[in-house]
Amino acid sequence: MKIGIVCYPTFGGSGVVATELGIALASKGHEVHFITYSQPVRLDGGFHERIFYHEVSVSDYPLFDFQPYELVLSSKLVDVVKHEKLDLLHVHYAIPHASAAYMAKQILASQGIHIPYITTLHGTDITLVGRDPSFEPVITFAINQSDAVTAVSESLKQDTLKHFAVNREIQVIPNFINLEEYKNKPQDCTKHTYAPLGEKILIHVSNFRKVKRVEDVLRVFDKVRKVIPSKLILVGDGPERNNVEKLCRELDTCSDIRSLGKLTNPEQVLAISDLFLLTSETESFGLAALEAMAAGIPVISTNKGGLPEVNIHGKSGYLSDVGDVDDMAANAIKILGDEKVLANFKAGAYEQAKKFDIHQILPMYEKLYEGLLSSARSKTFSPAKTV
Ligand code: GMT
Repeated sequence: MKIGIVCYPTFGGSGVVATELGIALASKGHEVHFITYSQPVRLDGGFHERIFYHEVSVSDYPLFDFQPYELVLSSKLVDVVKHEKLDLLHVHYAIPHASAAYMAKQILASQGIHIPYITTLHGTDITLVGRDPSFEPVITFAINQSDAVTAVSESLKQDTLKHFAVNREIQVIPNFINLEEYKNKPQDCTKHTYAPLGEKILIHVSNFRKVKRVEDVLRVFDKVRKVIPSKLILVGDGPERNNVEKLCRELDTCSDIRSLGKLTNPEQVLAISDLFLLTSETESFGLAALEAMAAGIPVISTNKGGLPEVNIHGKSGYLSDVGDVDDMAANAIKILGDEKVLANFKAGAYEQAKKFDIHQILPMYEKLYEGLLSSARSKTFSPAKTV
């Protein structure tokens, strides 16, 4: 199949999932075309057979205070579908990708080219941004017009049905990880760099947006380190970074915290960590938690959105109410305070991650694509047309 993938090229989970999906599809023999405004970070600039990248360049004409990205993307989709002879488009994150795909589909149809598009809902496109009245009518329309819609968790599916007048089926296809990528453990000396006295290493990975409540990560860590010698590694960057730095000074924890910024391969640092903290207001899925579990790291998280579908309370980690930093710290201490308990949770986290291995999930997408293409073919060759 020739598949066009539209996504955000940044460090957000939707871009990561879209990129990993494209890489996996290409390695199974499909031809994959990424269409976005810069090279997806997880493509890592390397050479991948059967992967193509088409840059959407936005003009900076001085009349525009706001550049019309959606229009430029639609035009690019028309161009790529036509010239690369794509079979289907798969757009990740509804805003503005689903409506751009709809527009491209209509333009192509007017030229006799019929292409289905699949919209994968990821989270904030539904739970935060998409629900806003300034987006809602367009998002509802573009979801309903999609040839197939998927959501990354049951919770996100239910949120979509609750907040949007969706009149079509939504299939849940959970996010995934490639367990193979987590097999190469780094040397012990790497751990020693961050925890020279054998301290436990807690880690948080996110885009430092408000929804992540990164300040709660610091508050939990502050309570844990008073009981168990430990260090905190922060991976990622974003708008809340300054507030986090301010709080670490207030709590006087900065000397025990290392901020590593944005990393394209978090597996290396996850492999030397003992516990992952995810204190979000909500997560439709929590891909960062799954990546930690794939590295055999238990997760202390909140219990909102799709997190209970990923992190199993008492097995791969613990779940707490949003903002309950005392409970999160108590759970962290329970896990870290006893080597046997820690080993059980590490094994439990890895076992749970196996359920989301790419080899389990990729066939679901392939089946969906094949179904759409065969129904498109049967329409083209319908008996009415052949008479
Ligand atoms: O966390 C974000 O706001 C980024 C967003 C994205 O752009 O990818 O993440 C959402 O999609 C991820 C991939 O499906 C999920 O793992 C995250 O849970 C989801 N974020 C939220 O729901 C807050």
